[in-house]
Amino acid sequence: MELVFYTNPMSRGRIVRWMLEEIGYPYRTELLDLSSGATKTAEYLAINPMGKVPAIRYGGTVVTETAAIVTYLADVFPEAGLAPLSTDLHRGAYFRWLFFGAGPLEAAITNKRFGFTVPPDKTGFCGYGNYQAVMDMMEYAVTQSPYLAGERFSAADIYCGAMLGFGLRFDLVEKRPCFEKYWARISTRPAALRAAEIDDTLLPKAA
Ligand SMILES: N[C@@H](CCC(=O)N[C@@H](CS)C(=O)NCC(=O)O)C(=O)O
Repeated sequence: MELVFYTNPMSRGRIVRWMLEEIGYPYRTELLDLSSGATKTAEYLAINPMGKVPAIRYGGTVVTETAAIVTYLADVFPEAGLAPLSTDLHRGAYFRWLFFGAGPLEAAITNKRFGFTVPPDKTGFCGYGNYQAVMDMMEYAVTQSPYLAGERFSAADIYCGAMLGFGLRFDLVEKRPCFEKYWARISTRPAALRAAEIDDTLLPKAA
């Protein structure tokens, strides 16, 4: 079945590329410029009405949202071993960190990037509390076991790890030794290096 990957090399699509390289199933890349309106054409809006990348189409199934895409791919390609089985007790931690990554971690990093801070008297109303609370929670996550869902690397590490790696690179995540060590451990995987190389090579072809 054909697997099409809609992306831009300067986008969250890099996370999905890493996932695809871990899986090893052949896929076709559709590169979309972010500045020329390529993500806002009627054709692409039929894939993602938000006009954003990444997205994938696997046969007749379209999935958008980076975290949903990696979770979906981990389940559709179980032989890659990137999701604990539903009978595996580690599945709880797996979902916990995937959802924490797509919710609190993503929001805290994005807000930090744009200079938004949660007023101290409003942290109880904010789903992620505040930036500091999210950093502390991620420190807890990466120091409990080698990987977020235990002893085995999973799609949760791809999603949260890529967020941490991006944040470390652009000073949006505190340079705590535990984050640096965790990122060094996962970003040197052959699939991560391959994915980064592919996207870096594509950079000049996409705006
Ligand atoms: N919540 C989405 C966010 C996707 C997103 O914001 N994509 C950006 C690039 S990282 C994009 O396509 N921007 C172009 C635009 O909005 O016009 C996800 O996690 O996949």
